[in-house]
Amino acid sequence: MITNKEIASILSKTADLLEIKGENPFKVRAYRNAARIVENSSKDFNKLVKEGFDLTRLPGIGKDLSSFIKEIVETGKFHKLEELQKEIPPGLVDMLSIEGLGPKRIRQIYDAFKVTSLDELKKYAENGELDKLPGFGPKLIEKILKGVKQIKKAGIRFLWADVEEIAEDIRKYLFKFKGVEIVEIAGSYRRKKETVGDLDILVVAEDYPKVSEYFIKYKKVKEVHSAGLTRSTVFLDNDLQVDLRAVSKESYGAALHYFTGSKAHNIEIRKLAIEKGLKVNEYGVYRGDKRIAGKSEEEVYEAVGLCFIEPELRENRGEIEACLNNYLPKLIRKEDILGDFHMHTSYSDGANYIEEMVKKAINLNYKYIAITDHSKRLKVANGMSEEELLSQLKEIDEIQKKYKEIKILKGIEVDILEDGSLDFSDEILEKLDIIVGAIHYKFEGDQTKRILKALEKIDILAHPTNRIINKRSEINANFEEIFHKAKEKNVILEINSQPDRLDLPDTYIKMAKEIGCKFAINSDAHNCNMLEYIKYGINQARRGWLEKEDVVNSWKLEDVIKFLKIH
Ligand code: DGT
Ligand code: CA
Ligand code: CA
Repeated sequence: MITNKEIASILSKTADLLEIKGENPFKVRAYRNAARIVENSSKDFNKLVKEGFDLTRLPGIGKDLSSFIKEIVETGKFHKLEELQKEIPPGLVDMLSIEGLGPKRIRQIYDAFKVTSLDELKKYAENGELDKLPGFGPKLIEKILKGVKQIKKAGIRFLWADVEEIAEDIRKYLFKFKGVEIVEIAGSYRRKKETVGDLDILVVAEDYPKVSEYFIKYKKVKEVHSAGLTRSTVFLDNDLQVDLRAVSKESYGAALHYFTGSKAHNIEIRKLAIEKGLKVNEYGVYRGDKRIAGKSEEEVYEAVGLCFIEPELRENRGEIEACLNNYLPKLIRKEDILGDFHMHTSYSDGANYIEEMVKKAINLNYKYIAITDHSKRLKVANGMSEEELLSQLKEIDEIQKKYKEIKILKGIEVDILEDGSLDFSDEILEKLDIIVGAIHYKFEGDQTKRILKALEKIDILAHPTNRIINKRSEINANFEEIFHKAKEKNVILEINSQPDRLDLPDTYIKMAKEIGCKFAINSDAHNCNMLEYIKYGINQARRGWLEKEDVVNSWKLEDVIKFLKIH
């Protein structure tokens, strides 16, 4: 259902684009008026249209606009806007989000220089040409340059794993400064979201301006955007934005809660507070003017009648209700992991020998691992042939004799072919303890059938959506159906820990858990150090509400053997 606000926004966007295009000003104004009328109306336009109300009876809405609004309500779209978006270069449309640049000025710039992209706009702003246009003073030029930069940055989200080292390094750096008591990295980083837009760092210190001065001297700072009395923002050499905020000790819990987010979670907390006659903000919880909580997050939650909610769950996906009804999950932890079911060795495309992987796994205190090299693969080189697999199995037997403290499961990562069959014969697969199956080519089209068929034969479905974050979108498939079948066939769903895969994504994990599926958090290591990637998979599993009992590789070996029917 579309709201008045959304209808108005479609109309006013249309007006903007018409104006950029240089259309008749009366026409432009008619759209703007209509947008204002809809936005400010006390009546619900969605309802008016459904009841068949004659919109032309409203002042300012003629026959055309009446039918346009109807179209927007009924389809959620507006053909005129879509045509304009095709017609006008996207660079000009992007310019609308630069502060200080409205459609009129964009048109002015276009007429003068035929500029159609942000890069060109930047060029003319820098080389002094833009100054020559009437009304373009130095302040506006500055705003334009800032705006271009912001739009470009808005597109980038960093992988969580790619900011981890920097985040921890800044934390250490800040702690070195005298008088700094607490440093905490809040925001999406603390919620362990797979990608983060920027870092939000809170600091409790005696003298914030001094800390800020020190902060902006951090070795990786490329540009200081602002350094204020309680907040500083910098950009690092990799373009990551970092915000630092001063917080008082009494408000620390409230601030940490507020800046950890998510915004959607915070909004729900504030609603609960209001019901109790309280007010929550980043400084504390208040009854009237009196502050009743705020020193710790626990205090904040308690004040609004809740228990502590782990940051990974704070996405307004049911965590508040779960807390109120006592079914918040006890999230899986790193210490719970006892093994890993997906790794590659020199038999296929891994860098290390089997024995090196085994030693590293023992070092991590694992009780079992599965060696799962690639099968011969029809499309990609360096998989094993069936003969190579047989010789690998012999080698595993030898190594197993040497290392009694760990169980080495014999496995493979087979290709799920286009028709859903596997690339190794049943006969050879029978010799194995564990069969990991994955799609590695031909991602186009609906993949549901292909996967459903493979579920008949595999033990683990690896990187089920096949997405690569920021690079390749997930395959097209009915995952709900796939999860039901996986549950029925006892097929384990993988949470692949490679930082750019993190596949399954969090919302799918939660959905599959509710269906009753079991999971494996696997490293998919291609060398022995990569076994440690499992921590990223654990982050993702926690965001998907998983507990120990959901995660097969946190179970005792005997339970794993029973579940996988290994003999
Ligand atoms: P990101 O940086 O895009 O990965 O996501 P976040 O969640 O770190 O978002 P960010 O950096 O914009 O803001 C940090 C936190 O501050 C956010 O999670 C919740 C809080 N916050 C920011 N803006 C608002 C707001 O308008 N209302 C509320 N309630 N909280 C906000
Ligand atoms: Ca952030
Ligand atoms: Ca931020």
